[in-house]
Amino acid sequence: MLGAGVLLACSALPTREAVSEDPPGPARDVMCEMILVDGTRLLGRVTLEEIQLRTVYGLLRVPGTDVEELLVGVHVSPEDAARALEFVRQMASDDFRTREEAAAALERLGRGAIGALEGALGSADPEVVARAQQILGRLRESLGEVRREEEVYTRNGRFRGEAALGPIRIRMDVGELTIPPSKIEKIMFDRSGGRFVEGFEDGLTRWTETHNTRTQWHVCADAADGRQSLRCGIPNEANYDDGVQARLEGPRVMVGTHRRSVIRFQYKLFIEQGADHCWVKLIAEGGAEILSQELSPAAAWTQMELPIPAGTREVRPVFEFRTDGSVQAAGPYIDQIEILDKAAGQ
Ligand SMILES: [Ca+2]
Ligand SMILES: [Ca+2]
Repeated sequence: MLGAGVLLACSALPTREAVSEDPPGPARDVMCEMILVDGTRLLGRVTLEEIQLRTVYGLLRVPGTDVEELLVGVHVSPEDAARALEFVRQMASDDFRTREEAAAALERLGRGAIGALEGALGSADPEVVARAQQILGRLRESLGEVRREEEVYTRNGRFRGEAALGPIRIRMDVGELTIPPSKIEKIMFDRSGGRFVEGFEDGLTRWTETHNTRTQWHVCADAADGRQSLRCGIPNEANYDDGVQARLEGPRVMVGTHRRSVIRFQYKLFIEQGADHCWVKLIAEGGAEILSQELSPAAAWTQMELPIPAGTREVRPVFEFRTDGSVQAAGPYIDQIEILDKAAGQ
């Protein structure tokens, strides 16, 4: 093994070359949602290479595996750039009709014409400058604020700069497409690996809780896993109120239409059976309730696993507790919620 010594000597260095020569493996092949500038949404898998981001502080090399969200700035294809420059040149034509047609063509080019139009503002021909100003004004109105640079979100923060992006291939259930960056608005990557876990060890930071009495969803020390779980009741008292309506809504979890996903959790339930009720629900994108299951009383920690309806793209887990006007108990306890892909063998 001639190269072994060299390899060892270099192993502490972040050698970008060695990383980029790796064949795309399953670890880098990530589920994502790609939103195009025309509003099209594509759900599939993308292998994102390192992003070299030219920031005001210098070149930043962001590993593709770290990217959680990529907002693509204005990218113009070489053909559109050449056409835009030609139309700008034609705006200085002696022929009025040519000037009119060139201006209309630039407006139709939209985002792709912005760079050439900004260049035209420096023209010596006052009519060219006036037309360019008009078109830019109309484009800003119709396109809103156009992002000039890339924005990259990772768990280490948000970075802004210009990236030299190539076409990005997305593999979907129905086939694959290679999309040029000029057509991409943003890509959101699912870095959970299709797995969501909540054991309430850090409290309710990712959840939204609403209640109408003293009874509320809160973290308690009686845990199925770790040190803490979630309970709905009066904090520090062993019962709940009458007329409770308490709801806890979790964060958005991407599940992917191609997956065989389930939600699974541990629970205990002390209630007046038939009069007080606790449900687990799943809310899909847009607010539709796609699953609602009532929990049965359980004196010891019990696992429940429910399939997530096929074709679902994203879900929010919800727990709801409602009580009538008599008989109280300790209420529901929930711990170790998981949303995972059974097809991935988890
Ligand atoms: Ca726990
Ligand atoms: Ca009751």
